[in-house]
Amino acid sequence: MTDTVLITGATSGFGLACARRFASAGGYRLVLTGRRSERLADIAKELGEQCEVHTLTLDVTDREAVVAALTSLPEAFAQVKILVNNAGLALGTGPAQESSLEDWQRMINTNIAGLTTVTHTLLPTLIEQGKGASIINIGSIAGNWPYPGGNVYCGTKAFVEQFSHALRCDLAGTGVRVSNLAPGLAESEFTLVRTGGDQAASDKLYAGTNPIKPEDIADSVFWIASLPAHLNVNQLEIMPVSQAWSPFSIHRE
Ligand code: NDP
Ligand code: 8X3
Repeated sequence: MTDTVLITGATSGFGLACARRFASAGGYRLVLTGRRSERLADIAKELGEQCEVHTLTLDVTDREAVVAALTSLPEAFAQVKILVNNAGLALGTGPAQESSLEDWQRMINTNIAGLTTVTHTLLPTLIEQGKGASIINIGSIAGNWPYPGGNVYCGTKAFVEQFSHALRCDLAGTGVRVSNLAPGLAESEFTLVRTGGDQAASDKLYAGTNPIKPEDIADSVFWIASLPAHLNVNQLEIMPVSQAWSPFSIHRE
């Protein structure tokens, strides 16, 4: 039996690693989405040798486009059983009072509105698949632990966590599982995007940390999706060993 997996943000980082993980496992067909068409074409070429791949150039913030694309998937790819809601981003590292409202809006539109549009659109299909179907939302430690400069990004990932859990309540009895996977420091294009393309800042952040690799997260996603159908991972938080909590900061007059 071949299950269909839909991954948002499959052009880089965790999403791309997940696509490769499912492709190499065998027994899956993939729907891969992202905004960068050229990358999608390259990935389809690479993974097309291992499994059936359908790519969709899609901006998850474009609600009409998402609904139109996901409700008209080619027949062979229409029965999505595993949804990996991965597309997302952080923008900016400065304090809230110095942040751009445009950046805040883009994070909300992508990490919250985009994720909910994709989920809402695919829910009837996932429920139809029933037992063993999975929604795996990529949250973040930022949803659990605040940090300076995290402001709206932390808020969006807190949304992803609570939405995941509340969705589980509503889906009780349908067989559809919902998980919030919350990674910590992981090297991908994430910091490059967050800093507006500052490769030096990205390199500096990860230097000497032995951070999480996208393949580590892909292994976790794959594990969650392939657990026996009676098991649901509600929440999985993963940090590299090099990362830990700090003391509270105390401001003194
Ligand atoms: P990357 O920047 O490497 O990948 C992000 C992916 O999201 C890209 O494929 C990008 O594709 C896609 N994406 C971004 N915006 C949109 C959009 N509007 N529409 C469609 N696709 C979009 O970062 P990561 O792999 O690290 O990030 C993946 C997820 O993991 C995000 O949700 C992030 O918040 C989360 N995360 C990351 C951590 C980290 O430290 N790296 C830790 C915890 C969570 P394209 O540009 O082609 O559209
Ligand atoms: C990304 C992890 O700690 O940079 O979600 O917010 S962190």
